[in-house]
Amino acid sequence: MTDLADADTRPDGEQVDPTMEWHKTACVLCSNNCGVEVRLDGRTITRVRGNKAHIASKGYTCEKALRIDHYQNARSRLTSPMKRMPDGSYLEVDWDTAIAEVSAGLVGVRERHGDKTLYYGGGGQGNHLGGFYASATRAAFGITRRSNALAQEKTGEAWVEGRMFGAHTHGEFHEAEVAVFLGKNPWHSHGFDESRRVLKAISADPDRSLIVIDPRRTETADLADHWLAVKPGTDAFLLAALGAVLMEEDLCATTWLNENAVGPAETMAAFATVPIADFADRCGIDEATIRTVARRLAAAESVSVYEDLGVEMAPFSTLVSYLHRAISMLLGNFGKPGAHVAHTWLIPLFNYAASGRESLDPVTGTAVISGMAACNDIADGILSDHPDRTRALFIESANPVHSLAQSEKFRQAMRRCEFSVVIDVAMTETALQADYVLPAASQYEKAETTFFSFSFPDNRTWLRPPLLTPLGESLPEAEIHTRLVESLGLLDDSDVEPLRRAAQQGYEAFAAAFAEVTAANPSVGAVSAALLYRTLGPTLPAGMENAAAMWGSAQMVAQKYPDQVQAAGHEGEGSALGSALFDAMLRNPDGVVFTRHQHDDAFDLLRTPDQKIQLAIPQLLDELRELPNANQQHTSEEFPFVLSAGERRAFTANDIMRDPSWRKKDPEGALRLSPADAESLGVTTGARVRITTPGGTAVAVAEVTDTMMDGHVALPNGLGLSYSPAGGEPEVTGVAPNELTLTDWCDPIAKTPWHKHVPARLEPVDR
Ligand SMILES: Nc1nc2c(c(=O)[nH]1)N[C@H]1C(S)=C(S)[C@@H](COP(=O)(O)OP(=O)(O)OC[C@H]3O[C@@H](n4cnc5c(=O)[nH]c(N)nc54)[C@H](O)[C@@H]3O)O[C@H]1N2
Ligand SMILES: Nc1nc2c(c(=O)[nH]1)N[C@H]1C(S)=C(S)[C@@H](COP(=O)(O)OP(=O)(O)OC[C@H]3O[C@@H](n4cnc5c(=O)[nH]c(N)nc54)[C@H](O)[C@@H]3O)O[C@H]1N2
Ligand code: SF4
Ligand SMILES: [Mo]
Repeated sequence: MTDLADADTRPDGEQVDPTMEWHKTACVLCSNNCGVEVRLDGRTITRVRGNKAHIASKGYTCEKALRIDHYQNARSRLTSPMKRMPDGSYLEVDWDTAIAEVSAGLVGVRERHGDKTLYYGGGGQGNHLGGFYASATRAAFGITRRSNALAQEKTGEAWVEGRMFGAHTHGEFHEAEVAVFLGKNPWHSHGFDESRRVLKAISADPDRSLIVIDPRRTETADLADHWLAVKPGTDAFLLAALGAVLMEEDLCATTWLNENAVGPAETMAAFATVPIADFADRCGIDEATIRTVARRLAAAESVSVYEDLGVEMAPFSTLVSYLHRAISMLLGNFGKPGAHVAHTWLIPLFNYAASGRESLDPVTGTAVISGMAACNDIADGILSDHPDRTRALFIESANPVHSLAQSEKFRQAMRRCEFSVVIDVAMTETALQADYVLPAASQYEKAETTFFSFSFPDNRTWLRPPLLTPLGESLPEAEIHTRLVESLGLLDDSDVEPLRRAAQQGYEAFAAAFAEVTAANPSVGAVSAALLYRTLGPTLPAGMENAAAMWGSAQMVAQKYPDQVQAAGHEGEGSALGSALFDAMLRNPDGVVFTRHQHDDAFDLLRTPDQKIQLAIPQLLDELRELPNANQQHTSEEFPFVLSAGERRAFTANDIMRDPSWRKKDPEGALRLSPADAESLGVTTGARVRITTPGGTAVAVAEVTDTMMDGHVALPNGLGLSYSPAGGEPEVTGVAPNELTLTDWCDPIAKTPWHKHVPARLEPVDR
């Protein structure tokens, strides 16, 4: 029970036991970042519960939030900067040495080769402030190449959305009459607030429908009104057939389209050529079901579709991203409650400005979508002999050796680089290849937030205060980046001092001084995140210093959407409005609404000519017309199975949780396969199975389940991380999926990997 010897005394004299106090924070294990309250005993998170006052999650959590102490207190935590020695071991160095040598390393590459450093990462599921401060480092060191995990999942989608909307769109699943999950299992992967509550509500409502398109009978499929068990990799045929039924049965929202879209006739003509019966056959869904679903979609007041990895990491990925959007738009599902909408951003995660005019990667010629180099190109580029190849890597809050295709290639690429640095909380597979490893304070040891704010009409954000001080020598990224910027002499006292003094006088004086300094000195303006941290930071409540850059983001939001920020309840004009928004964020760990829109203004957020939906994408309409001749068969006698390499499950959380004991189920991350396949292989649950793909081979433990389609097998994501429970030799638990994948197995436009469709062979392993 509680130890009252630890008791604190409050100003009112009341005795409080600190271990019984609840502290507000958020779960960092998926993009939902559900608000939670935790109890602490020393540095241990002892209890976790949903925060009912939270603006978005309203008390909701899944089973994973209860386990966040395994992230905070993992034995793999880094406590000191480290430098790689020639024999591959790591030597602890002090911060001054680390900053000086990292700075010199980056400058050296720039002097020898020009702008050839690639910045990768910048944030995971719960932390985006690091990437914000990295913008200062990138500007200071002249690093323009960049990428992150979005460029192995969402760039095909971004390519399509940029062309259709000039903006990112999101469905309103809380209100949608019909919700469609396409290669998405929100029961486990979430992706919108209170996912399980919402799924159950739709499922229970006779007037609403849940449509799930997935070869596996997932937990979401179990709740569905219509579960379409599509054959793996054939979603394009299913969607093309659905669109063709809309044409044949004249179900499109023609009047709405003529007013709001460009290119409906061309798009409709392409769908009309689709051979419905043939495509039904190819995707394994009978024609009658396709017609029923098409009619249900057409009859709905509102439809929202969520595509995710099941189609983004499978054949025809970019085409699929287009086809389902075209169908939703043909039925008028934009800008009304329950349908698709564009939204504001605190800081945009995508850049659609160049959409349609993408630059090409200088080494591989791949489109650089949304400013991000394709992940599948990074290692190949570095390992090539192209004179423009990337020579150095700056990696932050990402584990690409483990999370990108073909791990071995990324490992080699890191060793080939002339310089590499990793900022992480843990000694990851990637850190183990880097020249320098810099320890970050954990997401519970600094202020944090994310820019996953996609909601409409109200868009919300929550800035979390830290629970604990940084472990050992670790530092918040804000401090690391600012020191790197300072190492170049870019922020001197003459820039900093006037702003510090102004910050003491309040936001108004600070805003005026900040505008003056950054206008007078553009090179200081370019590193403004670091400048804010050094000047406004010290005036913020203890532990919140690294939230300072959010003042800049609040200013930008207030400048761009003044009416909507005011409508959200923030007062003032100009910079005062931005400061009021920032102050509201600082004071509300339960979250704030930062913009409030009306559905009537939804089209205002489009960045297309005349703010109309660009329905026709000629290149993809060509691909649609060619689909009857396309090959859909990727298995062979040698590799007869389709492996879905990286499924989301109850206890998977990307590479965030290294300690395997956090898993309450599925400890080794089983290979799931159907009863018929298990029988023909002669294996039962618990048996060892060797899985071999064109990329590699591994042994997994089998789980026989009737949720899998024959010929389709699945391995979880986030397994195969090394960890030493007792601090000794590290042990690897489960299969690292990217030991089985290849960088060239990917979408032709976006180069997103086809991890959900890896040809594979299985063999029982005798023990
Ligand atoms: N528990 C947990 N939640 C997470 C994460 C995590 O690691 N663990 N990661 C987060 C991240 S980064 C992301 S991107 C999301 C991803 O979230 P999801 O995309 O929902 O996750 P997956 O399980 O990878 O894939 C979804 C589904 O695709 C199906 N699928 C496989 N092949 C095909 C196909 O050919 N066609 C169709 N239609 N479906 C197919 C699979 O059966 C699976 O059910 O999850 C987020 N949430
Ligand atoms: N085969 C296969 N591969 C996949 C997938 C798949 O389905 N199949 N899914 C892909 C997807 S969708 C994604 S999004 C990627 C995700 O893979 P990554 O982009 O590598 O991201 P995470 O796994 O979230 O790793 C985050 C890293 O951040 C570190 N970290 C945690 N907190 C902090 C912090 O506060 N500061 C810093 N600096 N570091 C911190 C963690 O230790 C971890 O090393 O994986 C991809 N890889
Ligand atoms: S893992 Fe679960 S509790 Fe954590 S943010 Fe995601 S949905 Fe919320
Ligand atoms: Mo992801």
